[in-house]
Amino acid sequence: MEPSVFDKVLIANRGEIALRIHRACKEMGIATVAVHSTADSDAMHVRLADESVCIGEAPASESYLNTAAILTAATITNADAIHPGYGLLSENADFSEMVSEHGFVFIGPSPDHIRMMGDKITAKKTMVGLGVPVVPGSDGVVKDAAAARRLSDQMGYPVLVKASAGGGGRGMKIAENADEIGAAFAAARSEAMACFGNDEMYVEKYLDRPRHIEIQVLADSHGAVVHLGDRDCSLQRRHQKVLEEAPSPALNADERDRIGAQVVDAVGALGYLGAGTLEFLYQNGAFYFIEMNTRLQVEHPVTEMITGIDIVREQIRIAAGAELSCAQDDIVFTGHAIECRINAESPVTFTPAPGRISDYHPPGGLGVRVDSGIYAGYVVPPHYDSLIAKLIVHGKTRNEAIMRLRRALHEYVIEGVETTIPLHRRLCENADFINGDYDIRWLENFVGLE
Ligand code: MV4
Repeated sequence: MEPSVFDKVLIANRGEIALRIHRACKEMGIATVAVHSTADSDAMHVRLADESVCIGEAPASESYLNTAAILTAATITNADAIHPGYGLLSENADFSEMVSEHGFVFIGPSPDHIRMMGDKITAKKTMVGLGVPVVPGSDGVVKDAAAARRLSDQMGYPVLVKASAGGGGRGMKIAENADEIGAAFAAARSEAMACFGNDEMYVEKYLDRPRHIEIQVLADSHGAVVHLGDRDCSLQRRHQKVLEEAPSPALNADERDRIGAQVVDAVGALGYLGAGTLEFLYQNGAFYFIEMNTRLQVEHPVTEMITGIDIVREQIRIAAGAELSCAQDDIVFTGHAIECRINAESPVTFTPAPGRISDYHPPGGLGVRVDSGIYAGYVVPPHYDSLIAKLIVHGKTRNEAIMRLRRALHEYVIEGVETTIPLHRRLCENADFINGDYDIRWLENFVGLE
């Protein structure tokens, strides 16, 4: 047996991802500490953890975002490291800095890399410098509407005005022509100021029907970098991903190898550490970098299913200074995986539907994985994200994965709260989906036609 890299890890998250991290820790012989709010005392992540600490009231701002409470919990339980999961504090550079200052290992990249990628203008400039293709646009910050107009007239319309602190589509406006650029710039900037307290803006050529394809990377402290292939995350509504798959049905092996190699070179040159994802728009056979995520992502399981690599285990090993467990040549992509995000919300209006789960029967069988913290009798609290389960299927081919997904979705019973399962059932019967013929705007239209 390998010696454990850490004795004890504190998991600064909740729900399915807290459970996911707990599972990786246990398989590595690491003890776990759960933190939880008063609304999550009965949560699975708390029940399964070796120890748990209540860190505050139900609102995330008083518990899962309460850095002092989390650091106190790590201190009193004598944890060695903190895994932030996704969302919450996972891309907060100040938090990761505090974690280190208090003598714990932050399981993630350096604060400098988190900060660099949090600023989209800096991220883009950095990638340009490393030879990664980006969307044509301004060279850095655009000061005012007049400058946006000059550049856009030159570049040609439509253009997209974006906030450097943006993400999730906030602080972003399209201008179809010169008459719209002034208003688009002003609206995007005031939204950016209100949302992020930062009104630095940039401008890009607007791509009208791209796919969203992202590349997963792992980098260790010994200079090794690998990519784990791509994920297609184009099926989203209002910037919330609904279904993800790996590999993307739009790419051939050649395109995959080429973008993968470019990403590996760039990430190596950055001196980046840990798991990361480069997001690209893909249109007419070309990739355009848009953003880099410096966290574990919700959709990481589809990559795990096609590579057999436990991404959370690798994150923990990397943070402890160990070497990556595999070289690029050892990584074999096998078959196809699809993830459905199952949310406690109306499948038609998407309004959150918290409440008590009266009956629960998850699907099983070959090639079926369910990442979830719910159970019969569990009460979905109203305070957090509505994601309650991820159904992940794997098959030898995309078609096998789709047939397996249909089978699993029909087995899945969640009673007492509305869920997005009916939407997924319709989606995987749809001809465009079956043909892999969709882009980032496709789902919006599909749900609009419901
Ligand atoms: C774009 C774009 C088209 N052209 N940039 C949305 C949020 C942010 N992450 C970047 N986004 C986009 N940037 C250019 N130049 C379209 C989007 C976009 C999008 C991107 C990925 C996944 C879903 C999306 C939904 C709407 C718009």
